[in-house]
Amino acid sequence: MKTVYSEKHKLRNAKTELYGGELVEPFERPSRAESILQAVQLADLGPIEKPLEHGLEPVLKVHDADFVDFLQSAWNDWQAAGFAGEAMATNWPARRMQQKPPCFIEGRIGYYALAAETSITAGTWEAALASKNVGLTAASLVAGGEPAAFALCRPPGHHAARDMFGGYCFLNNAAISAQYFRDMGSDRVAVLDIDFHHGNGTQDIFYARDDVLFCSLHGDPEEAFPNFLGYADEKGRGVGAGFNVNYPLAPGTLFGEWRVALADALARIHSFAPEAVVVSLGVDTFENDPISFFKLKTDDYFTTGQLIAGVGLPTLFVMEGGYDIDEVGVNTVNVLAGFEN
Ligand code: Q9C
Ligand code: ZN
Repeated sequence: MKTVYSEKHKLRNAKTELYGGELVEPFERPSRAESILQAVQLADLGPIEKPLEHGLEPVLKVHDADFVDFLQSAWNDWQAAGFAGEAMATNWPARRMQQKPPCFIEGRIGYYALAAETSITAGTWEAALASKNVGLTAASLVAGGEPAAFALCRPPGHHAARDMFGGYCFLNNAAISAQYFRDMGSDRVAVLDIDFHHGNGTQDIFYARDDVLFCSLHGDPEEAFPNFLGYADEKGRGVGAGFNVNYPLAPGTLFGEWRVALADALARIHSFAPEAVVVSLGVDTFENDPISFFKLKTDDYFTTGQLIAGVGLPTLFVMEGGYDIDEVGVNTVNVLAGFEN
């Protein structure tokens, strides 16, 4: 299958992530994408293409305009305020407070942030724009008749909600691409999220809709980020009731248990009969991932790809997380190679 990749991901190169009470080098760093690109080349997966410009229209179908404006100007506003470090949120519209964006950037960033670990820096917005173009370009290949395509997106997207960034995500590449399939004529689209973390942003965007089925396998929010969404009792709202399916799984989950949840999700996707599947592909389920607690092994990713291929639907793979820099490439490409096998 074809891979879509942009060098512009390198523009997202934050120096700080708030982790364990310290400012550390971000886990979500440029070398991740380089490791994945190298593995794509080594495995001879197929041609690597540059993204085409798709503009903001497809973004504004799933994100609020004021949020997009915020992201676009956040770094300039932060610098204009005279702060020395990278832009990060320190306060939020918490319980019993007004849910209203203030004027000053220090408060605005708290309004639009769902977490504090993700700092905004020079180049972040440009990289986020390139990343959604990667997703949309790969989606257009699948909409045009290719059986599958790989969007090597960086920064990732599945934590980004209609009006919130965080969890290393700014624009929700998978949601933007799923909506794009709808607008290109697919009546139903499924999103299968196999990143270790719950895809809270994607769930938020499609929660009240019956045209996009969202299924997510992830670390139990009792134990794992994003902690406040991803429980099994979140099943959708209004006409969307029954079209959101969460599989929270315990610390130490092995492939044997994980694939039972995957099989259930794939069976639901099969009966939904979508015209396209978007896979939010994170490989932070890996046993050696530095921030996660599942125990998948390198070979398991190949099997995962084979199982996903079993539903026999046009499939767009959108890169999400995976933080073991040495193995992130091989694990990712194993899913794609397994799918084609
Ligand atoms: N103790 C993605 O994989 N911090 N985002 C977790 C761990 C946030 C992950 C802290 C993790 C975000 C796309
Ligand atoms: Zn993740």
